[in-house]
Amino acid sequence: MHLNLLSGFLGSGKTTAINHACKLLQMQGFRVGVITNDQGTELVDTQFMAREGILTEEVTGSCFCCNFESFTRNMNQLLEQHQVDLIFAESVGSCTDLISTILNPLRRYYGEIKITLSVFADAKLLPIALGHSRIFKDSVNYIYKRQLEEADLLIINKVDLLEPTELAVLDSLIKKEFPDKQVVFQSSLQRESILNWLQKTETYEHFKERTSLFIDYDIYGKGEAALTWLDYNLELVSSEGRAGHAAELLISMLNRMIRERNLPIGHLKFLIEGGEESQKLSFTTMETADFRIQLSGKLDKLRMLINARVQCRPKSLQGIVDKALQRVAKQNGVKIALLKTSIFVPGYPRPTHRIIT
Ligand SMILES: Nc1nc2c(ncn2[C@@H]2O[C@H](COP(=O)(O)OP(=O)(O)OP(=O)(O)O)[C@@H](O)[C@H]2O)c(=O)[nH]1
Ligand SMILES: [Mg+2]
Repeated sequence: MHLNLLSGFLGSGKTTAINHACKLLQMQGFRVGVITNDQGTELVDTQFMAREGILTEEVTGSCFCCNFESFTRNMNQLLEQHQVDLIFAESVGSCTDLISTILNPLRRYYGEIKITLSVFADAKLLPIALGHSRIFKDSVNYIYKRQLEEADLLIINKVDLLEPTELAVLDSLIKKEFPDKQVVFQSSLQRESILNWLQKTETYEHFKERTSLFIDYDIYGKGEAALTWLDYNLELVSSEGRAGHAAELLISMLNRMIRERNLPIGHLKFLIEGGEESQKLSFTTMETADFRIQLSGKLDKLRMLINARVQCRPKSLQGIVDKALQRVAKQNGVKIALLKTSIFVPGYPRPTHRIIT
């Protein structure tokens, strides 16, 4: 069994890569499973994976490191009940210190498992995070950088968005910052790129050279606490088949309102479901908010799950989302029923195990 652990900041493309990798592996006859993870409890990523026909377990309400038991329970379940050959585990995008809190404990208690840690970075955000200008606060940036440092494989993702000259500049920056790292330039939207990544994880051999991060948990905690997590599960109902239109309006309005206030978006994710169809829509600070809802026909009813991770205070984000919901309901004559809401700031990271090497 191979555990393919993914880390990297919010929105860097972990779920996209896992989804495409699973499909390629399934076509080759492999049995694959996924463990998703989030501080929240209603996850776009889990529902998206399940809708894509991928065997998915989840650790919710805390990160893998702070709920190691739940992580290993899920891992055992995938191994024993489903006899998977390979597990992809996606850790929360604001989490770091995985060598000490996940890899080392796994080696101690489950010695025989082969594990690789791929850390994803958005090719457009990375030069900003490593440079002098800043989008996120220093404490958030601290987490971002620690994540990169502990990578077995550093995956510079979304390279399809770069011009050749930008790619060349990024290449020399990476060589300077991480001279000893195994770096993979990738577009997770492209089959060849995913196959290349899988091959690199398969042949990785330097397991014994992993060194624990030196990490200041107070700064780490401060960084996590600078981000607000908002999860809304709602239903849009329209007697005139305008639910799809209302969803489109809501998504654009939220994007606009958050960006107008200059609040850095870690990730703003939506899963919309109408009848048998569903679509994941995803926005980060670096991405333009162009999108189209692809559910067919006029819809009377639509379910929407929002996972927003934004650098701001909880009250600000809640205010924006509630205002947008009210406006959409008023302008479109749709009824919006809130099925479940949760808004919080992640707590201080307290890993179950921390084994230093
Ligand atoms: N152009 C381009 N877009 C990508 C690529 N990989 C991912 N994306 C887009 O980036 C956005 C975020 O992707 P996700 O896979 O959801 O990111 P994530 O790392 O799982 O995010 P969290 O779960 O919030 O941490 C989505 O809009 C993806 O379609 C890529 O290689 N190229
Ligand atoms: Mg994800």
